[in-house]
Amino acid sequence: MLRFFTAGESHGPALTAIVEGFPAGVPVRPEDIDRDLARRQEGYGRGGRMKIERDRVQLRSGIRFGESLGSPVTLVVDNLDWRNWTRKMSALAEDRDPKVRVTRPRPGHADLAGVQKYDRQDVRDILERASARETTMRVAVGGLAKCLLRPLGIEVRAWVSEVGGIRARHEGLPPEEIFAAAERSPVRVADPEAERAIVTLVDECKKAGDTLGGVVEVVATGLPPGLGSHVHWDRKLDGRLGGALLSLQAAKGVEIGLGFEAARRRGSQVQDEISWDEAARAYRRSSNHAGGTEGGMTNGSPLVVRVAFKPISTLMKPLGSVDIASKEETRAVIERSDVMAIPAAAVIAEAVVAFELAGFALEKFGGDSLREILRNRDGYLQQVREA
Ligand code: EPS
Repeated sequence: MLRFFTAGESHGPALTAIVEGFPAGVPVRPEDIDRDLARRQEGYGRGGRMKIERDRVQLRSGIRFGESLGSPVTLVVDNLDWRNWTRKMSALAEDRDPKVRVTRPRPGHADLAGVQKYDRQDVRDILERASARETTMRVAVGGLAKCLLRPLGIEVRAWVSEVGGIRARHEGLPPEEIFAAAERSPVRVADPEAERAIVTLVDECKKAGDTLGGVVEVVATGLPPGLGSHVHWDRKLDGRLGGALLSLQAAKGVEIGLGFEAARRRGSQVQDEISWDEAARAYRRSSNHAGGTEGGMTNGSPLVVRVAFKPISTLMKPLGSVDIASKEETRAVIERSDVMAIPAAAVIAEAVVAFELAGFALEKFGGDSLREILRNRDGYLQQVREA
């Protein structure tokens, strides 16, 4: 079983992840992970923090001479901002300063429910871990997962499809082209007209002290049929993908394929008809409304997943709140933040999908080493072709 833990506060010394169950013999270079860490830091609409950080992964265990060993892989990313927070985020009791305390929770953030649940008097005790800074490690872990997906021929790509109600139009383009165009865009959108409108909207919202949400789309190609399973709820691909993606900060919805639109159509307009290509000895589909999954398994078509994120809850023009110390009605705290982070959310969702797919690939093909996994995969693909 492939699994991971993350640890670290937003303004603590560092972020850490430990990945367990990663097989041996997989080529892993820090550059592969750093590329995605850098992509996550980009995007129009980010605040001041991204000018401070230069996220780079340190591989502290589980990798030797550029190859995984099969032992737990420890990934560490330093918080460069830590130098400005050493007293405020100190682990030592003597550094506590009762005057430095956040007491005005932000509507929409983990702040209020968190202080209630964990019996805290300082909202910072909650917000530091609730912060989307944690997604750095989701991307690092996803980058490691991609090192395993690459030799299996599985590619995961994501882009922004919507911000603040402005939709990108790129129907009919292959995923590689949408991705290439989105990678060149400051808002990770493959439609120049939508890109301009989104940039203008971000500027307007920044001026107004407001924030924006949006929708990202993730497409995975090169998937064999049969990752996941119909036999049990916790082995279904859709369920685990949905759970992993909804665990992202500010995520409010996940759609696969047609998603909610499928509920509005008749069956004949939803299901993807099956045909047989004798030359390739492969089944074909007339469409991909299912988004690449049927019965909780991949069906050989590209996996298409969208995630909706609500706007960031830290507003520069704050909403009404209550001071948790005095119980007086007031305005929520103003913390340095972003106007929108949807371009980063695309990179993060891509990483989350990559990690889940790596887990499903390992469940299907087993094996302690890449060589064993590839042998099992080849045998399975041959069996499918010959059936
Ligand atoms: C975040 C608030 C901002 C963002 C942060 C997420 O950080 P700060 O409070 O330091 O200004 O920049 O995002 C990141 C640090 C990151 O790496 O993405 C929040 O409250 O969620």
